[in-house]
Amino acid sequence: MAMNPKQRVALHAANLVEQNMIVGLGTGSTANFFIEALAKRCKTEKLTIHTVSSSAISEIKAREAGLPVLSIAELDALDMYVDGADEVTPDLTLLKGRGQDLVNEKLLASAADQFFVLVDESKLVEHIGQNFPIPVEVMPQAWRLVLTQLKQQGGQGQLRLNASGDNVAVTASGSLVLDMQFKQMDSLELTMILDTIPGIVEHGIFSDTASAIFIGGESEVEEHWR
Ligand code: ABF
Repeated sequence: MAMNPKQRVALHAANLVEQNMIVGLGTGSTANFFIEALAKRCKTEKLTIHTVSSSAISEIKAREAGLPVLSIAELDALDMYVDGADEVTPDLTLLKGRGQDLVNEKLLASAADQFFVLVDESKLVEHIGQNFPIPVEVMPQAWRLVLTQLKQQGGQGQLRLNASGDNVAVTASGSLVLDMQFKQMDSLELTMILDTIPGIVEHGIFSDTASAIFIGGESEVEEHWR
């Protein structure tokens, strides 16, 4: 059966997993294909691994596929983290977090020995924030004060709503999310601002974390290593 680019890139990453590794599982449609491909490899090649998941939904998918799942709290380290992204720039800066598990995603991405990002060409951008707002996860009581500070820095944005639009979206860690847009600010400058405002739990710009980006195409996978 023909594979789409997301399936192709997911299989490519699954083939890099080795015996006894602890592998972090991302969240989203591309990560789902990775979970599927990894579970299949474990069965057919009798590969023994452990996984850890960035979200409840990926944990359910992994368990259903027969993969053993550890909790993040049990980990001292992990070998590999594999996840999708919303945007990737030429210097391998990422925008992530349109799902609502930003904190775990960044935790696993930065702790893993290797972090592989799986995308198709639609995710390649010149600068962060080109196609999507920047998710900023905030303590519930802090959102107005944080929003004011971000506006003072030239940002515009609002609280993210849940899927039905009748309430605010609440993350797995009980936080709220501000979806922010900033005009003409480079991601390094923005990261410095977002990393220092009290009340911000985490944000969607991932600088210096990706070991490699794998870009799935119609017939091949392109690798870009840091
Ligand atoms: C999550 O999956 C997010 O950080 C990112 O927003 C998204 C990418 O999803 P998909 O692979 O479905 O495009 O990890």
